[in-house]
Amino acid sequence: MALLEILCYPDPRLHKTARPVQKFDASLRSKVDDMAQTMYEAPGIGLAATQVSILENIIVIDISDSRDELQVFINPEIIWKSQESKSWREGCLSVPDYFDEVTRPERVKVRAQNIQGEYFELEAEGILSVCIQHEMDHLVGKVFVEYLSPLKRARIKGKMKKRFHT
Ligand code: K1U
Ligand code: ZN
Repeated sequence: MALLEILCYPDPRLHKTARPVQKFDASLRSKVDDMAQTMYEAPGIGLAATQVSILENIIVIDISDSRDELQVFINPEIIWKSQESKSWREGCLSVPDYFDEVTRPERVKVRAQNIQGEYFELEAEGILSVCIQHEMDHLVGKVFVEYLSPLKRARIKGKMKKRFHT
């Protein structure tokens, strides 16, 4: 297993779109293992492949307190969203030390494949729903700060550039 470099906003590579996973082989298992290790080490409750420069539709999530309930979503699709929305204070490993409120559908139903390529469906609410939506945004090149006002976004961009790109 290996620790991967997490890209930091506003790195342009965070805005690339991931492509579908087609082969469910040892190379995929190795990527998932590395992503899980990177998420646990960070520490985070989720990680999307684009954050670690892997342009494939892979997400890992662990929202458990015990940190031993890894959930892997390959090629995830949201097949249903609730009408009701909810605001959560979100964080992002690609925007370290910044948290802000984002409003999203309260519940979602996701269809995805597991590491063996088998399809499954899951209805999520609470932090799992938020995390799935946040990670799926990463897979299409969207970072949560894009939900904030242009002024907030500009401030965050300035601070991050100073911290990581000077
Ligand atoms: O995608 C990411 O950058 C991971 C992100 C996921 C997330 C957190 C909160 C709301 C929405 C999405 C994080 O894990 S940020 C770190 C974090 O929230 C956390 C870390 C350790 C323990 C508990 C939370
Ligand atoms: Zn994130």
